[in-house]
Amino acid sequence: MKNLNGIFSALLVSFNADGTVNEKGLRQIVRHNIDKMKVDGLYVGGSTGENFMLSTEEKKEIFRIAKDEAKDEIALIAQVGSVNLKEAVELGKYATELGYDCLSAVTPFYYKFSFPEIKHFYNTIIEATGNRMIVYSIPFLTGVNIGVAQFGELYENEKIIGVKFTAGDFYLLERLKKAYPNHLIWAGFDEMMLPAAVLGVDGAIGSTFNVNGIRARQIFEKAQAGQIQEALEIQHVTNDLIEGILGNGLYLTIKELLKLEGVDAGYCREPMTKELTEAQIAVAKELKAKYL
Ligand code: HMN
Repeated sequence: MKNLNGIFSALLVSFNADGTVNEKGLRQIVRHNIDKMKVDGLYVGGSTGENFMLSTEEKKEIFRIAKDEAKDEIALIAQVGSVNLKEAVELGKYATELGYDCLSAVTPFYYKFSFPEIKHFYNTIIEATGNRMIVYSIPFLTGVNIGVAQFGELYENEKIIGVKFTAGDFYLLERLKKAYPNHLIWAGFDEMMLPAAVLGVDGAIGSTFNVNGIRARQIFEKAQAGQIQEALEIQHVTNDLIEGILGNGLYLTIKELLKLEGVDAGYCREPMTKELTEAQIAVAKELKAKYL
């Protein structure tokens, strides 16, 4: 069973212009993360993977290709969450059979599910797959907020090992670490990695690690070693880069930065805008020259 601590890239997916998965490009992104970014693992099928716009078969294809390329070199987490619980179970079984080290599932969204319904959702996937599970909490996109006591109820299922915490609520983060010290927390906002690391998170899962993974590790490890001022300097540079990326279009700009590294990162999947304008490409080039 692989260690799940450390730096995990939320894997980007390369798409062809017609929206199909670009297998060669996807393999290159996996390799870039392993060989150049030196990540501890990959989070496959997350928001960054444009997952919620894909069919079940496409999601499976991506799980298969990522695992086939990474083999057992690093830890792999499969995000299988969906408002369609049957799909989540099917994907969870598939990823588990492929050998993914752990599953993760976004809290079911769109409808206002009750907490017992959310708990049932997780327990159903776990029972069907037997795999470990990380709750993917991203309230700013899902509208779903889970409190300290509710996490305790979820953690009654010993297969739920922690939470991917994509929120800026550091009070909740601190309360969770204090209340459940044996459960893991992965920071989900790359621009807030330092405060999360100071509060004792066990790892981080982020989109920008696909291109800025080395600095991300430095921030994380320096914070753990108590070198806060040095970590802050690196967070400042990181956030200059992230500010530039967010202002220019998040996933397309990271893809452009990968292309500038020779990685065939492809297009985004519609209804997202498929490609950058010439002006945006010029901004990406500036970011690359300045920060990478
Ligand atoms: C995923 O599910 O793909 C990632 O774990 C999501 C990750 O938390 C990213 N969040 C989103 O893209 C919504 C962050 O890395 C984020 O992109 C970054 O901090 C810039 O805001």
